Amino acid sequence: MLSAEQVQRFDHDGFVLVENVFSPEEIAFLIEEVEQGQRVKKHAGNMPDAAGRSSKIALWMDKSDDVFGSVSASPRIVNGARILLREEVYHWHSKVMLKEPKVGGAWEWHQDYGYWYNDGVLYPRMLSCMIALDPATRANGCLKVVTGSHLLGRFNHGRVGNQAGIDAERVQAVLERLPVHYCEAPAGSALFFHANMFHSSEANTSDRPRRAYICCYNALANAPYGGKGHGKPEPIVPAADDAILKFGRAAVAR
Ligand SMILES: O=C(O)CCC(=O)C(=O)O
Repeated sequence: MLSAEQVQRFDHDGFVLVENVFSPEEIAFLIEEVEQGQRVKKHAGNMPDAAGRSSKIALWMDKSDDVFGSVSASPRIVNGARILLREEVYHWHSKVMLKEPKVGGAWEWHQDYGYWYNDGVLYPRMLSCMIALDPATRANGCLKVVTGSHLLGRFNHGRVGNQAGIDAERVQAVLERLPVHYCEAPAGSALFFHANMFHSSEANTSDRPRRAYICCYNALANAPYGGKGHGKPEPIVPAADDAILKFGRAAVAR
């Protein structure tokens, strides 16, 4: 459950970090699945940045019946999304973001709704929850957000190098007016952030990986027109609280 103060912080800043949402044992199972499982391998692609580095993203839209699905459907996350959006939500997509030591690249400034608008979603009643699998630090390229930028509305997104992003002139104008926050976070924490939040991240210059699992949700009453978009607009069946441990132990036993 989020406190009233955390909800207020999300409304005001566009993001809120909640620590200790997942235990070290649960995070160890998730990392095991990232490293050994088939799902990340099957969905992984490279995202090059302007400096020639590259980070990896593995994205899926189905409700996976595995340790990842147990997180995306966990009441710890889904109830947070419901409380922050004040309405019922459905699973949009989930993704593992991998920044390998020294070579993991940057993400340009963007808003997630800048992309999702093109899927026919009419309102930005959407959010993401980034779960830190490794401690996220400035050195390993933690997420960077612009506090309060979720209230600016949607910006047009075009090509910025190899990525889709907000043009440099507008980014500059925003950065002159609003503060940037580096979302350093311990493993097991959950960072909820609004779909209109300006965010980016720098390259991983450290000798440690920065891996994160991001679950994204849309309001059930905000399903895109024309049958487009990600996921299926249907209520989420809550995962049992011990589902991550059960899936994790079963995978290790195989
Ligand atoms: O993993 C990162 O550093 C960036 C993630 C991101 O920008 C996104 O998921 O929209």
